[in-house]
Amino acid sequence: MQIETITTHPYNDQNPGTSGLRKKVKVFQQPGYLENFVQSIFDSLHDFSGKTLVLGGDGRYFNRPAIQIIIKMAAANGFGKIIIGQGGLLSTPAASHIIRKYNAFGGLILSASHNPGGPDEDFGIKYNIGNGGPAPEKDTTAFYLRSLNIDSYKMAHIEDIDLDSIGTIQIDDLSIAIIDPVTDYAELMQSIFDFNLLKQSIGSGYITLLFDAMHAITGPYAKRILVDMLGATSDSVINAEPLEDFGGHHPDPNLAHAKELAERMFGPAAPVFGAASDGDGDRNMITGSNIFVTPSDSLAIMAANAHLIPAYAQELRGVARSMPTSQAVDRVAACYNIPCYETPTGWKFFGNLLDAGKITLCGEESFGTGSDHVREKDGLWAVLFWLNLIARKRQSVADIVHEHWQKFGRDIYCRHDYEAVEMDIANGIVEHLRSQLPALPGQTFGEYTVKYADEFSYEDPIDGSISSNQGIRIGFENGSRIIFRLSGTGTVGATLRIYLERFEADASKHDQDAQSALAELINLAEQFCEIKKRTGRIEPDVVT
Ligand code: G16
Repeated sequence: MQIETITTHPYNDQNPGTSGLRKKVKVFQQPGYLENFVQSIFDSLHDFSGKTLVLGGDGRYFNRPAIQIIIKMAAANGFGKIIIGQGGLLSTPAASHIIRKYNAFGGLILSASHNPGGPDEDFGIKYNIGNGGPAPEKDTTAFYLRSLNIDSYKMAHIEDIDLDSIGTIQIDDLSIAIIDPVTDYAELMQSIFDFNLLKQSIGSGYITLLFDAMHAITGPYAKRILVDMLGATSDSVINAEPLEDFGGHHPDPNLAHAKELAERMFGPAAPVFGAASDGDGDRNMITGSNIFVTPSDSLAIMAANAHLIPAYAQELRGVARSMPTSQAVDRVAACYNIPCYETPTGWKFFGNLLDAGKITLCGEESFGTGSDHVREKDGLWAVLFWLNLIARKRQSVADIVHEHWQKFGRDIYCRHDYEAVEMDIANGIVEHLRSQLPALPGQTFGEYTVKYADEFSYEDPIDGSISSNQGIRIGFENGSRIIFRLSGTGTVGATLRIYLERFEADASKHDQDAQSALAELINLAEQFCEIKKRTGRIEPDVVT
């Protein structure tokens, strides 16, 4: 195999965010841009000669050419085997599972998740380590530092690989395996959930369902598992064909973007259960007939009912949530007397806790839930968890949620996003917030007295690493919170996220609309951060 060393010049913007490097496709298409980042990753890793790399993506525009480039670079850098999903497709949780199952050294996942796709939209790449999880911060920092002074990358002279034919190709010492992207993952799901019960419940018509794959990666997975294996009707999976531009939509599973699903779930004759996943299949949105379940509530409900799921029946070791996620799961953990960890935003922070066996379930407000079965959040896993719960409890989604609130109280919650804010304005807002923190504790605003006001910093209980500046928290005496963070996944300007949360113990008030129930906190948030005043905007771009 002939290997060429190609001279390059560094780019200064390859600092990975919350989940890998995400940029516009046009940025990735600059000469050497993708190559620099991949070489920076390989240069920062050690002892992978002859080992296995897993490679696949969510099928968005630029997925295939990027895979061909990465194959040549992985070959030139000495990997012994590359496992690739057929068509270059692998959902993020499936990639995580395949890395673990086949003892791979690591994997490269090509996705910008819920961001739109197409020639003028977004692309992304992230490296996952041998435990199947996103590279921790010490690694992503090393990739970035390397990218700042890289001067060459290596490419092997091999023909483009046929990504569509399953089988193994041998080129000198390198073997390239094109595998079915779904089979291993489907088997894993079968080992976690009660597929017989699910088949009965779906087959008998007790559970009717609608799953929106949003023209993204989960289409083939949902068809195989929900339709072929569990017997759901074929029209139960909509937008099932992965498209390079996701049909021109945002593959973002929320009520605004999963429009068709939302209309049917809140319309007449709604199915019992409805769900959607995102571009790369790791997020989930859960709905029932006429009810939307917030991701924070979903995590808490899963934790409270985990004993009903075969894989978790024996033991729930502990739970974890990202800091901005509501405290609903904390109440379950306290009731069950199990540990509850609070981590910064980003799935990578759960990895050490999962590896150390400290937690079984974890989740985030950003439509992510998962368990120790892989090291990524997992959209279809969450769907199957809920289906299994409905089948076991013989209750509707609404009844399950209300019963949970009655027992634990309701953490009324919402998030307001202001997108594509000018960087200077966003930084000004953060500075303004910071400057107020020391004086806030003890001050009273209406029914809210500030208990603490700080910037979240996390010390990893396993490796002792410290991650600072992970969001501004203003907590009140009554347990309510307002949190401000700049997103680490956007590609245009800055996105300010405002997370609002208030606890309601009184069951007669559980059916309130979140925006009205949180109105006073929403006003307070504006008073603190002045986003409307400073940008002239009148409302958030997205409310979830
Ligand atoms: C990624 C991360 C999540 C995070 C989310 C939002 O999800 O994996 O841990 O919660 O981004 O991050 P931010 O608030 O910084 O935009 P995904 O699904 O986009 O990979």
